[in-house]
Amino acid sequence: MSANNVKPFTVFVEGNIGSGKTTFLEHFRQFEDITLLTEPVEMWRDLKGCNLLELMYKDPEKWAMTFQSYVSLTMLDMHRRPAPTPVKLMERSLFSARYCFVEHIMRNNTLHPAQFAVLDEWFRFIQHNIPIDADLIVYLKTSPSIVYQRIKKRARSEEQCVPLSYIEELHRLHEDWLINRIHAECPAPVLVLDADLDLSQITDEYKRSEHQILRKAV
Ligand code: DCP
Repeated sequence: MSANNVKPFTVFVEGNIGSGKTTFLEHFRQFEDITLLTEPVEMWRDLKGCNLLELMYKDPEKWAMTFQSYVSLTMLDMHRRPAPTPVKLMERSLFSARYCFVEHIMRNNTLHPAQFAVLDEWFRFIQHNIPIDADLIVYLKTSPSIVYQRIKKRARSEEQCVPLSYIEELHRLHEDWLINRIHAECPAPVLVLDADLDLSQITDEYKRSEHQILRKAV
């Protein structure tokens, strides 16, 4: 809750791996009255000394279920975390976890149908029983070939084995969820930004979203 007990205007920042979600959140650090919640990747890399992200990429059939169930817990924690400001900006959400990542590993049979059913039941239970506020989704839209190059360049050790085909499939799932509105519920209006632009041009593109995000803060 914000200081005057009014719910914060809640924004999810979504987009493919390497689309610049963290950079987008950093752009908003200059403004007062915004709570920024970056994705808990570091928690996924170190849960009591275990690197779940690495385990998941090395042996998805064995670890994807465990990894996605921990992602759900950490995302739910972010959704439920109170914001003492009029605006709350979050990197990703329970929705992209379910509609993009879990959807992908269900479709390519990495998950056993029973494992998928358990993750899906958790998601439905949370949706029906725990309020998840969502007022706007900023979709950082990219081309798979561009984010693939960025992922290679940033060289996060766990992601070295990621093939272009995986990035293409995640792109399609984001598009089906946020643009084509196929199969999945979209919990808020979507603002689409061109996140293919390189760092020298992207600030102007990010600025296009300031009005919609900050108007609730003034
Ligand atoms: N991941 C996953 N399942 C999820 C969420 C993320 O397998 N439900 C993986 C994909 C990436 C890593 O976690 O290897 C982080 O992915 P994100 O796209 O969420 O974060 P990035 O750091 O890539 O974002 P950006 O580069 O846009 O800032």
